[in-house]
Amino acid sequence: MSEEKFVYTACPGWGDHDFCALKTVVKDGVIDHCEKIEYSEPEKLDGHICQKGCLAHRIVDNPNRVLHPLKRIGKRGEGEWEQISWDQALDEIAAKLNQIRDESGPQSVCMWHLGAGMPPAMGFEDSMPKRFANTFGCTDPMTSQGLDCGPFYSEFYLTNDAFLHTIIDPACWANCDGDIWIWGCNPIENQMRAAQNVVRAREAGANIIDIGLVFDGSAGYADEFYGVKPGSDGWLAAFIMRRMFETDSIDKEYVLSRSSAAYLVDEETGKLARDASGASFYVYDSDAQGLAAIAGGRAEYPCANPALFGRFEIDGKSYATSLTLLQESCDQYTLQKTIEMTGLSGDQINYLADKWCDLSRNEFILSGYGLRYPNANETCRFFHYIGILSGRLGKPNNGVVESLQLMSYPVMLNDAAIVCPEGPQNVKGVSMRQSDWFELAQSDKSPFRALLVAGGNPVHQFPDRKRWLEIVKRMELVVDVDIWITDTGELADYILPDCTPFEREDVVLMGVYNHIVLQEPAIERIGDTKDPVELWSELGKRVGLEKYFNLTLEDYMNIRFDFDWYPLVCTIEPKVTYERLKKEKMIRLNAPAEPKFDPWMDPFEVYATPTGRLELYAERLSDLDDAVPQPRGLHKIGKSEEYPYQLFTGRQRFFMQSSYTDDPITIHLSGDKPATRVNPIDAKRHGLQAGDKVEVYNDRGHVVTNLEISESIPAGTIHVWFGWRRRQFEEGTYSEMVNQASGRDTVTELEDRWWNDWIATGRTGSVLAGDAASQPIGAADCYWDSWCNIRKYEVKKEA
Ligand SMILES: Nc1nc2c(c(=O)[nH]1)N[C@H]1C(S)=C(S)[C@@H](COP(=O)(O)OP(=O)(O)OC[C@H]3O[C@@H](n4cnc5c(=O)[nH]c(N)nc54)[C@H](O)[C@@H]3O)O[C@H]1N2
Ligand SMILES: Nc1nc2c(c(=O)[nH]1)N[C@H]1C(S)=C(S)[C@@H](COP(=O)(O)OP(=O)(O)OC[C@H]3O[C@@H](n4cnc5c(=O)[nH]c(N)nc54)[C@H](O)[C@@H]3O)O[C@H]1N2
Ligand code: SF4
Ligand SMILES: [Mo]
Repeated sequence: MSEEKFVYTACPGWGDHDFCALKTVVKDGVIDHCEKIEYSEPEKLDGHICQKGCLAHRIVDNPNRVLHPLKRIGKRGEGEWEQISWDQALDEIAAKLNQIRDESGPQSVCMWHLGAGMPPAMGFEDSMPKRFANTFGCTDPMTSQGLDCGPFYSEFYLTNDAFLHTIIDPACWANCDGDIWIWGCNPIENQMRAAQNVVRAREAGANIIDIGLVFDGSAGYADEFYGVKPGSDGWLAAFIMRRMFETDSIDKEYVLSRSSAAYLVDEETGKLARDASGASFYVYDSDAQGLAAIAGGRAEYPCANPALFGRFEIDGKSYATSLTLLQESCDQYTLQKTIEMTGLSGDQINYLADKWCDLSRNEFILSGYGLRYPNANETCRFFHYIGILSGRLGKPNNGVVESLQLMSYPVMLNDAAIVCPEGPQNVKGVSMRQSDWFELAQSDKSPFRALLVAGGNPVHQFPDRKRWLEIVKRMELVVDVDIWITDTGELADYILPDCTPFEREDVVLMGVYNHIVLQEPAIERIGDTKDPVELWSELGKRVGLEKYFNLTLEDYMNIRFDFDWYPLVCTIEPKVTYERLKKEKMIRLNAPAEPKFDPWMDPFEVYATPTGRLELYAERLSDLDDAVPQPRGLHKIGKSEEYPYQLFTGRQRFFMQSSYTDDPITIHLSGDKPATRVNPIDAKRHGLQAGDKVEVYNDRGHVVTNLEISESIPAGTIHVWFGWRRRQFEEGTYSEMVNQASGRDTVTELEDRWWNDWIATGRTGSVLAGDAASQPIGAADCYWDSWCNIRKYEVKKEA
């Protein structure tokens, strides 16, 4: 009789922000299939699975998997490897690490650990390498990286916090019956949970508006599509804000209560006006016609009618309300200017603005990472501002979500104790802002001698590629931990094979619908792979850190549940323990069934700002002329007559970043080969035909593919499909051409200010010390602001 069982597994497509747990069904010791998970009530039916999840278990016996440690023979990048034992690999790596530490200090060893794509990123894949970095003393370049920055920037200047207000339960828009604005993202192809609820909303009567660049899957699903010029969204939102003031479409009660709209600004200093003690602020009492002091921390207003609008001369000083300054800043956002910047028609712009201004409608903006231009930080502020002015942040069936980090109530365990065994004050790892690290690592004076890639595929994903080639050239040791040979692995000296989530134990947190789910191995491990607990423990012991690396997986599991500071977990009865989870497999958080988690839902929240309110006037930016948002122009780095096209490396529905690019099924579904797409106008301009072999190039590099001609791509943009590995292109790769992520090129005085302001709040700015939000602080996303040209590819003849 055949035997069937199931276990839960974090989906290897996890990095798409859906964070699903799969139900993995095993028959006679072999994975049969993956299906959706069934939670306990009231989320019983909320589990889901997408096409990638269905294919996920194929990863296990994919022939490209690395099943034994590999050591490079021959030159770096030549692709010659020998299979070695774990003992040899770890002994040799440890000997080199010890030598480097003794000669030039532990900080000469760098560790790259982007957990984003590693399932489940909040588990041992994350905590174990960080524990190693913290006890060895590695340099950590993961702080202030150019990834996901905009929403955090906006949140920081509004709330003085980061990360707490970016996650949301997508069910929040399922009953929105007005408009869903898909603005700068593509949930229909990229974010299944968001998509599921967009579909529900549409069935409930919502009209779907897509504001985008290329005509993607979400545009196809939408009722209306508005194609804007790249990076111009801030201008459109700014115009909507202007129209809100013009038509008095402002929820005054909400704005007064939640925001600092009524707080006076001292026009001479550009700071919020304060009393002599410095602890209280001033508002203008409209009845008494004079200043009235209000304490910080969202105190009660001292008068019945604080003025929301106005400019006042008192004792020779000029004051204006924050809201008045915001309103005045809108003068510049004329219809004409908005037409010019966005490329939309006046009618289209008026139509969109009027929709948002109708406060009787339910409206939800879903924004995401299609706005990754260097001005994204400011663009995101505009989205929040129109959300606040309309009273829609946190109002049921309304909202603005900028990062599509899709979760129910946040779940946290005690992983900090694993990451910082001596406490956050005593970490030996040294954080560096990523842009500074790149600059140093690329220079002839680089102090860095070894690079451990514990998570992610940076050579592929953290452009540009040439920068990595230079960095790797300077390293005496490069180690990549992965399940197969990636673009990063190709340049490494050693590849240490991890096992897949189907082969190891962990806890699935994050988006598992208010549950804590135990991940158990579905099958025996294939080949000679190790899980992160074993791998980092064995390396740790060999570099003299046995004190920190003598625990078992079970010990670590017990540490994860042994804490008392997170109410949603720590108030569960009976107490959650590893023992209990092993018996029950999933445990529901102590979270309410309703309302669904919306980061803005508490109308009485006291924000971490001095006023305690959402600060519409960011006084810390006043000397940079940015206290109220400004739609910054595009940097257009490298745009010239030589490189007039915008390069767009948009995502593939069947790949998850560079993952799934090793599966013949997903490769086939993605068109068998990578392609370049241009608009017919541009094809004609260059005399190009569909099927031609073309070269897309700029001064950094090039890529060669076949050409597709498509109306879905606007003229002026060249789309090279994202995800494919370098070896899948005929020549080159798009990641040679993409702008530096978090490089000095894109960090401006605004990002530097952001960084300094963040540190000034008392945060450590160190990801390793548990300051996870520091990861994106002080950087700018810039993936799309790259410029290129196209030509027919001529095969170079041998001379
Ligand atoms: N299938 C699949 N799903 C994924 C991923 C994957 O690789 N594959 N990656 C995951 C990850 S890590 C992330 S961060 C998310 C990102 O997912 P999204 O947030 O959806 O971002 P993108 O797919 O990068 O871009 C979405 C759209 O932005 C539009 N766009 C580009 N420029 C502009 C502009 O200037 N203005 C406007 N309004 N729109 C513009 C383009 O039309 C593009 O289709 O997807 C996740 N989901
Ligand atoms: N040009 C361009 N560049 C981009 C983007 C873009 O849109 N265009 N998007 C950016 C975005 S939004 C993001 S989030 C980053 C993502 O950047 P990365 O996280 O570096 O990208 P992935 O390709 O997902 O890398 C995940 C790696 O983990 C490996 N992996 C998967 N499962 C396991 C496992 O169980 N164990 C171990 N050890 N490894 C595993 C995969 O093989 C893969 O190599 O890229 C950014 N880079
Ligand atoms: S939505 Fe993402 S996490 Fe969920 S099954 Fe699909 S690929 Fe996996
Ligand atoms: Mo991402």
